[in-house]
Parts: sequence; structure tokens; C-alpha cells
Amino acid sequence: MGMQAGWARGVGVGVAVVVALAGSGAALALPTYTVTVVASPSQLEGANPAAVNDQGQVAGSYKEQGVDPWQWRIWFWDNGPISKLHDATTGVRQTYGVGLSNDGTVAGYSVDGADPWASRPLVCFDTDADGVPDTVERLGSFGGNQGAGHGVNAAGHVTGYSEDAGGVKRAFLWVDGNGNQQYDAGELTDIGDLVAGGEAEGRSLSDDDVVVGVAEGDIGYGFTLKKGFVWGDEDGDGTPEMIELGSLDPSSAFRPAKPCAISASNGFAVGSGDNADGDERACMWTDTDGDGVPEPDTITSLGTLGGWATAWGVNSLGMAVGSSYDTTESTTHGFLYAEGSLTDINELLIGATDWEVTQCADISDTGYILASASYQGQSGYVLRLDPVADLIPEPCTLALLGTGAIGLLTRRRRR
Ligand SMILES: [Ca+2]
Ligand SMILES: [Ca+2]
Ligand SMILES: [Ca+2]
Ligand SMILES: [Ca+2]
Repeated sequence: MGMQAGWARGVGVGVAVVVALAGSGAALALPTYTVTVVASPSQLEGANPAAVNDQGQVAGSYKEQGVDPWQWRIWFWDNGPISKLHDATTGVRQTYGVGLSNDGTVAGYSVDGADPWASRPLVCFDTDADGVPDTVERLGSFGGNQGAGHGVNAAGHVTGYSEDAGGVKRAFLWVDGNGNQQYDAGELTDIGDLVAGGEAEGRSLSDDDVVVGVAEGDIGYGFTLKKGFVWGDEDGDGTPEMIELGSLDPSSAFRPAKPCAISASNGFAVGSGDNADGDERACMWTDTDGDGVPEPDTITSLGTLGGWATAWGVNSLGMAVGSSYDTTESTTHGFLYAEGSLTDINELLIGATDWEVTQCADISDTGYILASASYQGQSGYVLRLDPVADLIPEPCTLALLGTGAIGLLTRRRRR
């Protein structure tokens, strides 16, 4: 882990050298990746990858086939066997894994089979400290029928939403105040709204409890629309506030950008929004004053593989991943955004020509990328892409390369 973190910091230096020496060759200094198969379709049907942590552990949801009717359950992978987790609460049919902390704590939600169905946010702790989460704990509610957990940080704090008694979704922060790894009354905090009494939903939180999500915001004339927010103490008065996160097209009130993730530290947030042409683009917010809270006016488009693009994950170095429609190949591909350029992740895989990565779901601070992929045309694989440090070109090599060589390298995977 330490070695990889050190490598990842080195990437920034490499990119700066390329820009200085070769002008347009920034993509050359991007990391390359080996492929680790986390789950195949025969191992886990319908497996979706939700999150990867600094240890390279992975969590998500899959369809359990051994029960009737089939059920969604949480899966957790720790560089070997797959663990399966289910909420044993009476009446529960579906259990979903959404977030994963660096110590292997999973956040998600479970759904009753009753009519009307009810859902609750949950957290899965490793209560016996064997490195694998084992206990599903439901996190209560604000009085309504539905709720979900989405993000969990290094402290085990969870964000998500819970409906109030009137059925309005309210964003929450759950802190295990008495440290018993269980939900107790008073531990679920409503973190507010952009419009008084409006809906809000937390999606991701940093290690300092800065939350990003989506909330109803005012667009004038008495109308509201779902907008991106950040919740943190940007004004420095000691109390967090909810701030609207703006748009890639400030000229239109109807195109708010929406964040999906915030980095563990350093205040990078990513998501997507429509630009002035009405095209969906991946975007990033950054923190310019060092308080860990990204600011609305820092919003930047990360680019595209040709068509729509959205970012799903970001690490504390400002490297982002997501998916974009590749107009050249008429298909969706996963991408990596690093140091100012967005690149098809398939062009960064080493010796992996039978793989086609269709989505990148998350990236850890240690550089692991979690991906969905097809193998020889068969979809349904979950991969972890592991960065390789020693293949980053030396600066002296870069200086000798012209644009022709750059094209050769970046197209090595194309079939
Ligand atoms: Ca355990
Ligand atoms: Ca507690
Ligand atoms: Ca404040
Ligand atoms: Ca800030």
C-alpha cells in the first residue's frame, strides 16, 4: 500500500515533465494496469462492482440464485474468497452493498418483501476483526418508509437518505456515537437542505465528514429541481452548511451538475452534468482553500470519449474514473482522468487484448481501479486494475518521442 501510494504521487511529476518536454504528450505518462479478475459471471451472477478501498478489497451486490425468489445480496472480496452478506431481519428480501471504507466496512441498504415495501440504510462491520465484514446493522429511520446508505468513511460514518414521516427524503450522517457498532436512537443526523423542507440525499463522504449529494434546489418562479450539493464548513464558522454545487452551463437553471463521489481527503468531487450543448459530461470540483470542501465555481468538464460521459469515483490525488460513450467504437468504455486528460482505460491495459472494460466504478488512493468488463465478448466480469509503476516512461525517453509514437502507443489495444 505504501509503495503504491508513493508511485501514485510520482505520476504527477511524470506528467509535468512530459508537458514541459513533449508538449501534447501528457497521456504517455499515465499509469498502465494489469488485470485481476475479481468475479466471473459463473462465480457471481449479476455481480455489480460498487467500491474498491486502499487495500484493494471490493464490495458490491449480486443475485443469489439458491433462494426462491432470487435475492440481491452483498458480496465482499479480499484478494481471494468471496464473502456474502445478507440482512437477516424478518421479511427482508434484498440487501445491497454501495460503499466501502478502507478498513472493510460496507454501507448499503436492505428492502423488505412486504407491501408496501420498506427499505433501511445499513452498515456491515467486521465485528470479530478477522478482516471480513460479518454483521449487518440497520440504521433506523426519520419516521418514513424508505432509506438507504450510500457512502462510508474511514471513521465508519455513513451518509445516505431516510424519509421523514411525511415521506420526504432527508440526507443523513450516521455516527456511532457510543461506539458499540450498533444503531442507537439519536445517532442519525439530518444534515439539512437547499430548500427548506425539501428532499436531499447524501451519496458520498470524505474522511472529515464532508458530504456530497443531490437536493431539491430553487430555480426561480417557485419551482424546484434536483441539484448537486456539498455539505461542509466552507465559511469556517465551525458549523457545516449545505452549498449548491453549480453547473457546467451557468446560463441555464435547468442543467445542474450532480456529484457521485468525494475523495477521502483533499476535497476532490466528481459527477456529471449537461454542458451548454445539452450533452452530459463528467465533471470535477476541487478545493482551492484547503478546508476539504470543494467549491461550486471550480467545476470543470473532464472531457469525453466522444459521447456522453459521467464520473463515478475519485481519489485523494484527483484521479477520476467513470464511463463514456466511445463514438469511434460505438460502445461504452471505462475511462481514467488524470492530470488534465481523459483516456480510454482499455488503452492502458497491459497484455489484455481479450478484455473490454465497459465501466470504471471506483478508484482508491493507492491507485486500484474497479471495473466492469467483457472477456472475448462475454459480459459480466468484475475486474480490479492494478497500477504498474515501472512501466512509466523515463523523462529522457519522452523527450525523444514525437506525436507519431504517441499515437502508436495509445492505439496498441485496438482490434
Ligand atoms: Ca469478521
Ligand atoms: Ca451506536
Ligand atoms: Ca459553516
Ligand atoms: Ca473549500
